[in-house]
Amino acid sequence: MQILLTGALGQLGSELVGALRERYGDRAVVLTDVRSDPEPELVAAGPYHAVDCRDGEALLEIVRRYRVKRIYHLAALLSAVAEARPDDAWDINVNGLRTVLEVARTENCSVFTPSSIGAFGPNTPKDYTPQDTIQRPTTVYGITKVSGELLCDYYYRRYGLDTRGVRYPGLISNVTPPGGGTTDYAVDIYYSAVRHKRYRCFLKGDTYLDMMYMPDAIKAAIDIMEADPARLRHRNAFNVTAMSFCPEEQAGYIRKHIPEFEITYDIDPVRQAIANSWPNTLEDYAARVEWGWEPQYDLDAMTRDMLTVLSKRFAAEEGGQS
Ligand code: NAD
Ligand code: AKB
Repeated sequence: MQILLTGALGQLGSELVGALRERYGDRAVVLTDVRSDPEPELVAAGPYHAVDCRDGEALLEIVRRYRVKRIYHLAALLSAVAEARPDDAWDINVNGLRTVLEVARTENCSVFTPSSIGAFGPNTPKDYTPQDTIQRPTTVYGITKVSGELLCDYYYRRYGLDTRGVRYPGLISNVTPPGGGTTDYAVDIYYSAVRHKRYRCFLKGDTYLDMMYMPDAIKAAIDIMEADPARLRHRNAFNVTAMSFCPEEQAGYIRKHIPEFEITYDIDPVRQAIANSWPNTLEDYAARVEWGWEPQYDLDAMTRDMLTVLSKRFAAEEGGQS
């Protein structure tokens, strides 16, 4: 199976690449991103092309050259960046997706497209948000994500294109920093805890949001694309979650390992308003029943792993400097 990724250098792509290479082989995974300065270690093992996902001709040429049959379309602007650049957000998130779907239709590729908890809005039920419910987001990011969900459904129904996807919560990882979202605090807090034993948070301490550790996010991306299509009733935009917590609670788990850790607050009104409009917790029953979704990491296990990995890395960096 030949696979192409757009947005391959981002938080999700840079780790999904490794898992896909392990499964399908180094040469089977073709990386693309708009950036022309990829990390050398990421592109050493397999092909990389600097391509804008809105450039259909360039994408088509690469898809044909490598005989690609599956596309992971990850290129997008995240919620906070999208609020600052709404025109770009619409163009990249919606027109970029449409371009990818057209290329996939021409070459009969299956397509994975991530949606987000951002596809929900303030009048969506906040607790255990159902799979099928009200979606009236108030952010441009959310509007592009709902449009994307509908576009993928349309290409499946109208053209029989094998489109699939999940609604990710905030993703937490320790390889590539997040790209400008509202849930970024939940990553930054671990880096700051290990380096400085304190963190200044841009969301209020009692703001609950759904989250997921990167190994589970990768597993979801692979498992849904490998799932038996006959079992998929929803196909696109499956709710998936692993945990729900607020900054105060996360800080408590960090204190189990770093007792002197302190959290203070300096609220960013833009990102607080975005977070307030999103659910507290998702219900992911459809994903569990239709393709066997089951996360491995909760807040306790993720915190232990994040702090261990980052402590070792920073200690090695300091050792290397002295
Ligand atoms: P990211 O911002 O870390 O990475 C996005 C990548 O897309 C970047 O490397 C960027 O250079 C690239 N890109 C931007 N514009 C492009 C263009 N025009 N053409 C080609 N590439 C372009 O984002 P991510 O966290 O890796 O997110 C990947 C996908 O997952 C997105 O669709 C995002 O909405 C979704 N998602 C992410 C999260 C999360 O917490 N990270 C949560 C929910 C959904
Ligand atoms: C963001 O905060 O924008 C992303 C997301 C939840 O989609 N992390």
